[in-house]
Amino acid sequence: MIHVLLTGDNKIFTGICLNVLSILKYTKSPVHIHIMTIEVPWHPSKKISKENFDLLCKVVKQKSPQSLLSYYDIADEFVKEFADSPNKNPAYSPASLTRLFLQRYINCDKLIYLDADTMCTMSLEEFNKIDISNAEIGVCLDYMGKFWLHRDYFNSGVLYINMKKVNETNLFNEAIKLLKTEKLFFSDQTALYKLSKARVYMPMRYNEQRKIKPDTVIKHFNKGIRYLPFFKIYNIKQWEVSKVHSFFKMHDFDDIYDEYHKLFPTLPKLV
Ligand SMILES: [Mn+2]
Repeated sequence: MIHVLLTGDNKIFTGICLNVLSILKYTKSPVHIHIMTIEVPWHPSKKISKENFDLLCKVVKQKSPQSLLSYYDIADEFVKEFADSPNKNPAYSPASLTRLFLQRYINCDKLIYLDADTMCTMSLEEFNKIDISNAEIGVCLDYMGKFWLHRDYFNSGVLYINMKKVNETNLFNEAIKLLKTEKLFFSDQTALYKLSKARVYMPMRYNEQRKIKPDTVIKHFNKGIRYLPFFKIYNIKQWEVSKVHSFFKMHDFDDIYDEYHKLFPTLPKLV
């Protein structure tokens, strides 16, 4: 069983559905997909509803009967830890911090964390090629952060987590502790960068932040810069289909977009 963690609020649920369809397209062995969500009094975003989660379950069960899904509404625990934190409103939404609670809810040997703005282009079994037995986490460099911040600054949108090791070092709980007192830019990513001691740097194919290559496993739709014909910072997500087509000229996920419309008729249409 391959364990995968996806987190977020209802706004990015479409991204989660697209991501899950991309997992099921390429990964033929059963997966256990863990979904963590929150809704907090100081932020307008809503949690992923149980109804939407059940809808996703139905689709997964139909396509991969052996696979499992779990739902964690961790709002109470989250509020307890972050209500007085200087990081309670991070650059993205508070829901971006929910993954830090993974040690408290998920019990497995190895866990693949994926941002909701990622898509698989190959089987998740490719992660078996990475040896993290002596590391806490497997990571990829951050395409922009490695120039601007530190040479080894990594992107936390894809994490390959050795649960046994992080339960020894308590990495994710220590990150929560740090964020309760110290204001950090890119809060959770920087906390994990500061606190993790044993990291394996994976090839960029596991968190491709630029163009999809033939060996890409995960494509990450994070912020990027284009210099020509003029300087532009872009932040286009996989669910913004017309921009994916016109700006990136990318058609790799067209079959998944069609499938999404068929399987999730009650969810927002992709435009
Ligand atoms: Mn991301």
